[in-house]
Amino acid sequence: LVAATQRRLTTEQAAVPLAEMVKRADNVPTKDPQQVYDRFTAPGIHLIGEVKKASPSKGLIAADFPYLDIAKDYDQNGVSAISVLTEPDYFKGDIHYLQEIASEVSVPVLRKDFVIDPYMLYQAKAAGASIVLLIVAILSEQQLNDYLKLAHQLGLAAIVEAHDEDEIKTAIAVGAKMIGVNNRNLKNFTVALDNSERLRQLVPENIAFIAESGIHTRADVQVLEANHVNGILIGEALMTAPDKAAKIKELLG
Ligand code: IGP
Repeated sequence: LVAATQRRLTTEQAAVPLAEMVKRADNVPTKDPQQVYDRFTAPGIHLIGEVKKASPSKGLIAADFPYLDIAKDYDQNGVSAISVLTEPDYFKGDIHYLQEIASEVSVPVLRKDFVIDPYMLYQAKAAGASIVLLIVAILSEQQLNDYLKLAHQLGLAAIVEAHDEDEIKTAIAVGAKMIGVNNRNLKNFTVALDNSERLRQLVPENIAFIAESGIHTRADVQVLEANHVNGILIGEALMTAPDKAAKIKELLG
């Protein structure tokens, strides 16, 4: 995945060089990332609905993929943010999906990708994203530090993704204000919801804690609520639900 992202970056930067992307990002008004963080540390559990056509673990999730309608459906039915896959090779994502969606919805939009270069942060801002994902497992501590700072300078909030104790410690050490715990092991794709339950207690209350992946039912959400999780990131269960509004209602109770 990282190698594929590296290759993609080379192509993209040949088409639109960094200096031009920085200019495009500069032309987009800068938001206050603290507003995103406050949204998630507010009382209650907050849903991030994900727009995702395919994944390495599930293959094709949605053959029919009216991404803009799906995003509007989420927006109008109580999500706190919308996650849009922009990774093309494994998730059949596209930065242009995000760009269109960001211009049509009222909630903050998360660029869901494997950020491995500052270029991708400028690109996220230029496309209208409000949040980016920084994955501890694929970045050095120095990169995490630098990218988190740059994201904030650009007015982007960041979800720092961790999946074990050590990665949580790293996320806290670099100053993450929102930590996502992926219940899916990215190496073997197994899902363990108790990952979120176990790791919640390591994260102070002033940092928003987001449980990611493998959340399907109201019962799943209730367990996470009981563990004082601030946010839940749900893709597949929403993408495969014929009635998104009803599914969101069911999940949030
Ligand atoms: C959503 P699910 O199981 O509800 O479809 O998962 C989201 O958590 C998952 O897409 C995800 C992801 C990622 C994808 C979490 N972290 C990192 C790509 C990269």
